[in-house]
Amino acid sequence: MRTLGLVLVAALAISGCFGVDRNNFKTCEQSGFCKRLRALKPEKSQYVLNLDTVIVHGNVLSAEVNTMDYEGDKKVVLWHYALRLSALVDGTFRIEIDEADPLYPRYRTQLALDGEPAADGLRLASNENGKLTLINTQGHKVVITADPLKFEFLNQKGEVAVVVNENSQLFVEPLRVRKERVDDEDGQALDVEDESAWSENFKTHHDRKPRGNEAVSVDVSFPDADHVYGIPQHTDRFFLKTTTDGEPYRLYNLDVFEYELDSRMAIYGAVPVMYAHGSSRSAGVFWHNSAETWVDVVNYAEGNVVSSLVNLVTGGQKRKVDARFMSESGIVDVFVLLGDRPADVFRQYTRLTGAAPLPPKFSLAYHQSRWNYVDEADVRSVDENFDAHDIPADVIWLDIEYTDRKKYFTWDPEKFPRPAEMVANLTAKGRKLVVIIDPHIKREAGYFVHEDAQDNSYYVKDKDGKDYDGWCWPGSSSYLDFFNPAASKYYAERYRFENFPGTSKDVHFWNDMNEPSVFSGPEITMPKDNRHYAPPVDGADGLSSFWEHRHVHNEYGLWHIRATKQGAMDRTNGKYRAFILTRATFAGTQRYAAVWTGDNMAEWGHLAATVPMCLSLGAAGISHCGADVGGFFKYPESELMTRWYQAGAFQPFFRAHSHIETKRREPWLYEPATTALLRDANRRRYALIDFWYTLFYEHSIDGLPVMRPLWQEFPEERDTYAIDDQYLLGDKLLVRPVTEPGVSSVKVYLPGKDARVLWYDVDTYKMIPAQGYLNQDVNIAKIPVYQRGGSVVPRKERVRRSSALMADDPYTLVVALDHNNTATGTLYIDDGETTDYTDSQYIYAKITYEPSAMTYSFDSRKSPHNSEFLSGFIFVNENAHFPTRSWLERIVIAGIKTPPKTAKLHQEEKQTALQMTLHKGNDVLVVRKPGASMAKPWKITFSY
Ligand code: NBV
Repeated sequence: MRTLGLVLVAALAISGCFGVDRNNFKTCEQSGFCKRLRALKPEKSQYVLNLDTVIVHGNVLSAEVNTMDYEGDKKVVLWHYALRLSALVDGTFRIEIDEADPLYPRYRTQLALDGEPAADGLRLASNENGKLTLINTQGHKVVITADPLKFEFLNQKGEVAVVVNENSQLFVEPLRVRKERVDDEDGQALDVEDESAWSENFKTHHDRKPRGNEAVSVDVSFPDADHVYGIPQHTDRFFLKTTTDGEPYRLYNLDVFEYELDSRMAIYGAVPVMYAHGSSRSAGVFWHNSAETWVDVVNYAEGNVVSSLVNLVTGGQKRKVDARFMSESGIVDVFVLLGDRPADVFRQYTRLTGAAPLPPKFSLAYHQSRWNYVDEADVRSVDENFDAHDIPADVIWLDIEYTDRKKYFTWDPEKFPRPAEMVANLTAKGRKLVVIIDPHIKREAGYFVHEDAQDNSYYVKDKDGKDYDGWCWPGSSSYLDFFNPAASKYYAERYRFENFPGTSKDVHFWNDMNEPSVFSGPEITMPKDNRHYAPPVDGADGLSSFWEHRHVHNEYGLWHIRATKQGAMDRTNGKYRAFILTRATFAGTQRYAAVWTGDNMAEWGHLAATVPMCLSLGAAGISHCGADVGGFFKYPESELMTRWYQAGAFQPFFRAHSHIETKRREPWLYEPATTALLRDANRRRYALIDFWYTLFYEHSIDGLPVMRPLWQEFPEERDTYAIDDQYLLGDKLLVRPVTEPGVSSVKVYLPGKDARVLWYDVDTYKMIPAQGYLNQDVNIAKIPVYQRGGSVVPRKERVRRSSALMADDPYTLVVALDHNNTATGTLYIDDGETTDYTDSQYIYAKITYEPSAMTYSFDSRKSPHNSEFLSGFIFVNENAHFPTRSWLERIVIAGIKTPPKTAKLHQEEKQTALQMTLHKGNDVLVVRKPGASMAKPWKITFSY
């Protein structure tokens, strides 16, 4: 195995040609359960609800469901299942179907939900003709047909929004005991077991399936939907395509070397939430399952789905999308999100899995990374070069080479002998350091993590119960079993300052390779028959005393980052916010970490793919998303690098990163004209840093994506549904990055024609009424960004070395008027790094503009906060305050028709007359130096 590992690593290192080796990864046909389930196409579901067993208590309906078969005319029960249907707050329902009496407990995903979902009321409204009708307190209905079992979910308007098991693909494969071989007198087997139910092979890997087959599946239909979206992570378009012509979308966290574009192959992350959208409504489902999952999609409106029954019946134009989720193990556990506006479904999902807590502000600024900055002198020189070239930057990153031979929580003694000094040098300029910590542990005698883990049985075990020994960067490696609370606690403690000398509160963490990546394992990951910790239960033994890796695979990285986050918070007793970046993702990742899209390439297609990939992750709750700016593999020439910085500057996580074997490409290494463009992109990011910070604050409260598809804000506008080369930041800025080479103009879609929405080019303040597509001229310096009429966006225009040094800088407020000459906006301010904001140390201001007055007032909403590390806080904004020294330097009002004659500032007792200048042509009025303190409310009155 060691030799194999070495060969693989060598192959990775010297590989000259680019492209994924598909042979390393399974197709559906090669995945036992996917093949088996996909072949099942029952005409009628065998699942039947036993009406005599129905109990409705609190928010839950429970009943027995049986699979039935016919022996002649006689119905016989094949298997017993337990159904629970629960009504949850905010228009969400949950269906759970487990075996009534399983041989062993079936795995239930543990960490995706942000606590127990809050219950709604549920009432049985009728029970007649084999149908039950249930209603929640908000008037959403569920109609359950007993035979065959089917669930129809109706919105408040009484329209069917979601149907479960319409296509009879509900399936729970019962656990069973392997049959003893019984031979006849001649030694011939009488009853032969299907071997594939008890083991399967992939390449040289053998998977022993001690529990046998245990797959689950369910089908979900979305009537009237134009498209479905979600189930990241894939490199495909944002909207999902019909899969009947090929592979289903696969969800299995994998380290896919040189991943390809436009693919349904699994890559690093797996978030099993899907949204449907059409002009009548949005709806969604969250398939709560952490095992390997495949998802089929049939979009009946897509040209190639000609043979569908629906099309035959309706003449072809019926809109509807069907999906089917198939997982290797677990139970059927599906949340139905009834919307019915896009923002409702997105919120319903984050209400279940949590919103990202407010990140430290520096994490929204620019990050400079490379595999690797080789030593302390290199770090110093990179840091100094940012200043020498007047380019703002907040963070320098260290990849695996900083460690003492890939032993995490240590430093290479030669290259990084004085880490504390290095960090202090960065923090003097308000900069931070991020270091990588991977989950594999070097199996080396004397390495404290290894010895402790071995002694205390903290490692994941192999199929025979021994510490699993795989191959990764350090060579022979084992993997901590974060499912074991003692192992997670131990790991969290490694992040304490005293356990990781050289670190301080300004050092943050990057958790890579946590799919987990195992060079010697099947599909470059952990064998599925490896064993994880299960909490001890009285009398549990054998198969009941551990979980197999197959049950928990997609959740492994989540447990890893949870332990990291815990440790990174605990090291300051929760005083300072911690920043974590993860590569593996699952439902709930947003509670702990930001995400990047892994090892992309310096190619135009990869630049374009960053938008749909982050849109999809954002819709799946993970707003803090970005891609390696410049591309990880290969070298970006000037134009690509420029366009990538320009795109990255408007994506939530903005980090340049590159492969160890690529040519160095820090911004100043290009010719001066390109360096100037990269500098300009960074400065644009910094000018909007408080806008980003406000967006992330609002996300932490409302759970909505920061980077939004156009249809979230314009749900009726059908032309927006397939657009995934542009997006909105909050509801205020529309961004259409240039991702094509050599273009002098790009097509931009400006939505909102019916609502008479106005857009303003942020560079010229030129007003453009919404009109659908337009051609935007783009020279190499142009980043097409538009501010929505009716909005106010805060900016800070002074150039500093880092965001921390901008804390006290004055604000410019850019007011873009709508056709009523009004606008509103928000601004969030706090210290940027501590958790004092949970103790009312912040400002959340509402800014409104009307022709008669502009006001800056402190909103007095109460906002419940539900992050795991900040739980229990209720934000009462009335008492909130923050003594910012920032002041108001300028107001720019775009789209002004009748300019006021005078402007007067009112703050506390003082009144001050203000100067204004009108820039004719673009109809821009600038109110100069109002000088108001941003720590207190103010008002500016205008007279005409
Ligand atoms: O730690 C090295 C790299 C890292 O730079 C990259 O960002 C990760 O996605 N890591 C993967 C391991 C190996 C890459 C070939």
